Amino acid sequence: MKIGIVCYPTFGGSGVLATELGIALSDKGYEVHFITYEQPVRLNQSFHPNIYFHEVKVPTYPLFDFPPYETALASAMVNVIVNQNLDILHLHYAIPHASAAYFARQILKKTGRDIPFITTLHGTDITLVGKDPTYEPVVTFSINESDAITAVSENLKAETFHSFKIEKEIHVIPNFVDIKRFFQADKDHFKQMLAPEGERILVHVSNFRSVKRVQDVIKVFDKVKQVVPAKLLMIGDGPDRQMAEDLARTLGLYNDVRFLGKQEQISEILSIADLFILPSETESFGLSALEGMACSVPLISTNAGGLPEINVDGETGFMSNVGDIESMSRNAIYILSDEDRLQNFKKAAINQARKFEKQHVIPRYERLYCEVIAAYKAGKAVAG
Ligand code: GMT
Repeated sequence: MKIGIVCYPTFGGSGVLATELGIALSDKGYEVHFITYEQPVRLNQSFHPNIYFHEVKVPTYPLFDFPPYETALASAMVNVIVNQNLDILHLHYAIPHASAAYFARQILKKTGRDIPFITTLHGTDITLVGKDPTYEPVVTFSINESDAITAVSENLKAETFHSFKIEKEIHVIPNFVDIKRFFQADKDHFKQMLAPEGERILVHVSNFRSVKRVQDVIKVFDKVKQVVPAKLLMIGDGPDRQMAEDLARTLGLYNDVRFLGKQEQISEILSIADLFILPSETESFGLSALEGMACSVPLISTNAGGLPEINVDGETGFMSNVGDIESMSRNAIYILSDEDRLQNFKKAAINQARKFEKQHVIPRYERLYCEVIAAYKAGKAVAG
């Protein structure tokens, strides 16, 4: 089977998940074609003979204040589908991938060379951006035009039905983790460098958008550090990084907080962490936290969105209401202040991550591809 994958190539969770899926499918012998504007970050790490990358070029022109990416993407989809003889297109994050795919299909129908497409909803394409009236009509239409729709959590499925008039079944296929790559590796030399006095290491990984509430991470750390010797690693970059850096300096924490920026070897960093902090306003799943759990890192999170589907309160970590710094700090101190307790939380975290191992999840996408292709050939919709 030849599968086209369209995603954002950046450090964001939807692009990461799409890339991990492509890699896993190619390892199983499928031919995978990524169609996006840059090489996806996680593809850089090794060569995969079954993976092809098609760069979407968006030429500029003095008339364009906003170069038309969606048009360039739809054209690239047409070309790749025809030249590479793809069987199916899998779109990650609805905007603008689903509408570009709809456009590409209208073009292909004229030539009699049409293929089905699946849209996977990831999060803010539904919960924030997609339901904005600026985008909503196109998002609703293009999701409904998809041959199958998947969402990464039950909560995101419910949110989608709540906010949009969706006329089809939404299949929940949770995100997954490759535990052969994400595990607690022996990186004591790093730990020694970053926490020379044996301090606990807290970590936050995100793209520092306001939805992630990165300032809450700093506030929680400030309280934890007053009780438990600790260091904080802030991984990633984005619009709120400067505010977080300013807050860390104002609170006198600058020597204990390292802003490491975008990092590719996330599993090595997670290997030395004792606690992951994810205080998001909304979070459809929390893939970075699941990767943390696979590296034996317990999770302090909010109870927003799909987080209760991965974080088991009192077992793999704790959940608090959004913005409840007191509760998050108290729970973090509880976990970190006793070595045996910390080890129990670490064990529970990895046990939970195993439930989301890629081998349990990839076959669900494979089955859906087969059903969609068969139904499409027979001219039917896929049953829920
Ligand atoms: O929806 C987004 O904010 C973008 C997306 C991304 O590319 O970072 O993140 C979402 O998709 C991830 C992968 O499925 C989920 O793990 C994240 O929870 C989700 N982010 C939000 O819901 C804020």
